[in-house]
Amino acid sequence: MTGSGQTSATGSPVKSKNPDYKYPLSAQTAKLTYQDILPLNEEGYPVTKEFLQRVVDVLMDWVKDTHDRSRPVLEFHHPDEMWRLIDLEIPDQPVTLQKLIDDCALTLKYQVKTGHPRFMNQLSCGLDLVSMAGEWLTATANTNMFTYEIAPVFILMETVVMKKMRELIGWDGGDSILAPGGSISNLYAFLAARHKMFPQYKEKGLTSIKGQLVMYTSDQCHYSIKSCAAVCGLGTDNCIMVPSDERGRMIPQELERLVREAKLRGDIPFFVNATAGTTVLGAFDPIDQIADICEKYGIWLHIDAAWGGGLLLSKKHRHPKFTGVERAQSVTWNPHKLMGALLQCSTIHFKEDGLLISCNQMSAEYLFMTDKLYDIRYDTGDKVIQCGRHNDIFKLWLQWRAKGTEGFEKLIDRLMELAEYMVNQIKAQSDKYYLILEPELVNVSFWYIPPRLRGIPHSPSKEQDLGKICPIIKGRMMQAGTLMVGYQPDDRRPNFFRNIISSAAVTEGDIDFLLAEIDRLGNDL
Ligand code: ABU
Repeated sequence: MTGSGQTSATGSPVKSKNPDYKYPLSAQTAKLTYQDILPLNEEGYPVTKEFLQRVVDVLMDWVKDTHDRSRPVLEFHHPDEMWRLIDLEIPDQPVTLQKLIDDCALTLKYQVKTGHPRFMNQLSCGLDLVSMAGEWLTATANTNMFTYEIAPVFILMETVVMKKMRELIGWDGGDSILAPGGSISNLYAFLAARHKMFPQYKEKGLTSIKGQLVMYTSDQCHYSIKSCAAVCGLGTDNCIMVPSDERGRMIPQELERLVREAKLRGDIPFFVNATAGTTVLGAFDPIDQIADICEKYGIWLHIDAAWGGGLLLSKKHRHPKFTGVERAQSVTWNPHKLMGALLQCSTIHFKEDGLLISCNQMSAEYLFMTDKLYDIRYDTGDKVIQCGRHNDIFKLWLQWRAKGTEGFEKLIDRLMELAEYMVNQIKAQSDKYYLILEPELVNVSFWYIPPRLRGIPHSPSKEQDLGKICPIIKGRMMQAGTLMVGYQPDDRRPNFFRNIISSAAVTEGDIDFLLAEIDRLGNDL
């Protein structure tokens, strides 16, 4: 069914020139429309089945291509070209079922294959097929997670999985919820912390806080922490960026100095975010030392482990990075990152039970009636500030059943092993590659050194030259479609590559390919 997967002499996948994904429906079904399938046509099950099975054919070919290293990671087109390649207009009249199938195929043809073994561009890479099966079921069940009434099994699954995750954090009890992304999870932590310190804020608002709240996070944190300060009325100036060391870890002595300074000003330090796995360098703030400071000054400790949380599953890698995590009041942990659950799957956990509901409950009478026939504590929707909540639990529950906790531990250990392999390969090719630091996680940061810059001692001016090369190589890799690796500058250095190994599909061979391919793409620069 798929188009030809040819490979050029250089090993680069050849781009197809025609929309070569054809998924013909039978002649009589092809010309039908949505009015001929369920529910508008009550006799329409056979046509409905044929239509949906063809959609599954499209999806299965995508799954196959995603795992085929001779197929490209992407077929890149600039937006003005993409506008011409796909008809995206909304018609006045229904299009045929065949046209809908073709639309599905064409959409995937131009979509980046984020599950391809050579896609190492984001923190979320890979395509866990059991989790994907879960997402298919979730889409088919199409329910909302606000009440037990309409999602009984999914709500119980959420209870079980969240309890398991809290146990892995090291808590007995507590409360958790799935949220739409790590940023919103961090926001929930902020809201609960403020509610704990100023319970009257919910009813009385700003006037209930007699002073300026300040929060702390490292200068390497995820930007969502600063965003909390903007959204929640502190202002970003009151989100204090604590300096980090050369490895990107918060310096606890600096945190304490800044807390003391704020107290002397009469401000109210109330929230510290420690990052467990920073986005760019994968650094871990020293949780235990930060917890000492938080306890000393009565400050809420939140751990943003959206990225690094998966290491909690590994006996080998959990310590010392997560030592002291159980001392935190809240933890963000995104299974859609290191654990490979399908997007999106984000969790926020609290040591204290009852805070979430107390902080966020609005008791909407049309959803959260108190005289229902079942135990209304399972109507978890009233714990959150959103109303509708997507079902993000089933894909994680199914994936965890498939792997068992041991399977997850193996996955995490394997990803760390591959990162170590990449570090060793970079060191072994030190003429061509410069390792920026020894990673704590699966973020491998490096520069490519083209022949003209080899043998020249490393210096700030050489870094500037190396930084200029990164976007050119990235552009070439996207045009070639062979690989995707991210680059960015940080506050200490110009552009550098950040490779992420968070996909179970990656092998040592893919790391070798990556290094050889960057050399092929960049050696004339
Ligand atoms: N939430 C941060 C994700 C950024 C990245 O994938 O690189």
